[in-house]
Amino acid sequence: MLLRRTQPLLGRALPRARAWGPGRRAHHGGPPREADVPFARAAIGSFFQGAPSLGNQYAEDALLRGGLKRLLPPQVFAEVTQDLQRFGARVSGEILSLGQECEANPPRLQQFDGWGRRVDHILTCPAWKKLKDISAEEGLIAIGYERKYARWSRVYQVAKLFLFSPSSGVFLCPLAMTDGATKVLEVMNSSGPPGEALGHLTSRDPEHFWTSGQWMTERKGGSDVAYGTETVALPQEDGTYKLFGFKWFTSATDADMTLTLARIMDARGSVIKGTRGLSLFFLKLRDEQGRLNGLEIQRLKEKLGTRQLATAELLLDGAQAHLISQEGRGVATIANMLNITRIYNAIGAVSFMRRVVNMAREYATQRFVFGKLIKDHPLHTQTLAQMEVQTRGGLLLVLEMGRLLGLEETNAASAQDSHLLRLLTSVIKLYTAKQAMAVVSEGLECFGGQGYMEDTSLAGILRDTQVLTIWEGTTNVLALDTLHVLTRSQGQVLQAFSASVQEKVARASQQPELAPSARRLQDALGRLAGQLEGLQGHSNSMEMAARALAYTLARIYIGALLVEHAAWAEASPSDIYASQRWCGQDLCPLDTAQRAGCYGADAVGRDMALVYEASPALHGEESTRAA
Ligand code: MFK
Repeated sequence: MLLRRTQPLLGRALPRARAWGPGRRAHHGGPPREADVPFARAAIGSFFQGAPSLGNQYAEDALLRGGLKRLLPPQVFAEVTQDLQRFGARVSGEILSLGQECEANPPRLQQFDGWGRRVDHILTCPAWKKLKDISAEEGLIAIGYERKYARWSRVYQVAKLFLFSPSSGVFLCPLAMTDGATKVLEVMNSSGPPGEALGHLTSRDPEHFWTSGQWMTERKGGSDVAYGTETVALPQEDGTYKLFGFKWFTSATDADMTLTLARIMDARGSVIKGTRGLSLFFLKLRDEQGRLNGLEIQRLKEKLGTRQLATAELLLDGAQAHLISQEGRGVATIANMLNITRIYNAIGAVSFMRRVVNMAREYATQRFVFGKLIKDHPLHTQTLAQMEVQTRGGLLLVLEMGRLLGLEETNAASAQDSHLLRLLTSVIKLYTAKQAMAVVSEGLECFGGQGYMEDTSLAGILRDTQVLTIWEGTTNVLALDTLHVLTRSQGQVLQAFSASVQEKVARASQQPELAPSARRLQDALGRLAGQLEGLQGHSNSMEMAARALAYTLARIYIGALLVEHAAWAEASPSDIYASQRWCGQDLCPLDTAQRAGCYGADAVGRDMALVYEASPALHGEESTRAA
């Protein structure tokens, strides 16, 4: 079904039936009969709520258009906006319908053919295949690597992916890994089959286009990759390797190729433990005849959300693979991919926020309760405004990541830009995922009970959002990575962060409406630096503070981006107001928590006692030790 401006997203409003009231007599003149009451089987009531409709998702996003206009050179903006305007209609029509079909027809695993042969086919619906074709046609990966607009190509690509994501039935996930694999192969300047794959990954021809997987997680660990990876690689005489191991989560398992980690076995059958033993490999999933490359699909995962996407357990039983990193540099090499997929995670998070806010704001113009439309209830509109501010902040941050990535990939990044890109990749991933959970959940509430229903498509958005806090690194893993990046650089990364914030708020400091927000940001920067200094040398306290530290970085940086945008000559009053509202919150939760004694010397002990009070797990352990 095609959904256009005039078409409701969640169902149709029916015309009102005849009014029925206590004073009304049945038309036959006698006493009321069952057939005349409005909720009998013959007439199930006269009122049906109109469903929210989706319009052109680019035209309806004032900040996306404004942000691009401010960031891009005029000629680039003119061309890009034309494409996004067209695409904004496609995502709320054809692409949304395909995404919904994927939700209704999840992938299935056919393990055997009718004659008992093991085939391990993942059967996906035609809509899923069509989304792959559309991804190629629209250049969703190609835009980032053709670099038609040089450093601005990534900003354009981010904007287009942002529009695509919430309609795409999580096809953004395979695209994330495809882009990540492209990045790795480009950085490694790979030749042979991996080098040839690059042409497929960046193709605009659906016949030629490939998607990639990323197989990192084994049974022992999703986060601790170095400890968790047991897969071994046996060198072959022709220079390739055979991989043997078991991958516990492999997403988009219907991909054409993948990158995966393994330990190279030496002639004595030994492998090197830890990170230094891991190398990165490229492999194709199937040969020309469609037979799996030394792989068995154990089963498909049963997931809370993202059911449109095949996630499988895989046995690697002699899969032929090509080494693409230096030996022992697998983690550092796949980090290129991780950084891309983490940015995609943030694009997905903000796109879900935008979708739910757009649906909720439209719904508020037609849902009538307590004597008026819900948009005319100030508390409801205030709630929508809070969600809108979060969404705007997230959007500016993902566009900023596109800007920084584009600079890096065209050799135009300063040292400050490079430090920021590395730091903010972890920060944005963890922060926007948490924002999305809060905003999407709030968004569902805006629909009352309908928000909880599967057949309104709203419940699915919440289920699909939950994975964003988990995959590609959980909140705490990323918080520790953030801490690691800051502490390892001996102050340089913090300096880059502070300098960038100062640059962004400089213009606003001169404008009376924005100066108080600029001052609040500068004050938060000062408190952040003070707290970091105070925590130095206290490793437990540092670790406990890592999450609040990452939140602080996110809130300050997003505040600076909103204020910078609000200080732009073409900014709207709402841009100014959004920045003021953002800066009105606690911009330095690190400082707040420290003052509340959360990271003191005795905090670990008190946390343990609180969590494990009367817990058999801990008391069992203590009694075992005592025995
Ligand atoms: C729809 C399907 C849904 C299915 C459900 C989903 C379930 C979840 C699926 C998953 O499991 S997704 C995968 C989740 N796992 C992760 O995202 C990994 C999280 N762990 C990390 O991020 C660790 O920090 C990491 C594995 C990257 C590194 O840990 P290590 O082994 O302690 O290595 P180390 O020493 O930190 O880094 C090794 C090198 O890589 C260093 O370089 P040098 O050797 O030159 O010093 C690091 O600087 C570099 N490196 C690490 N992270 C980097 C990086 N470089 C650049 N950027 C980064 N982000």
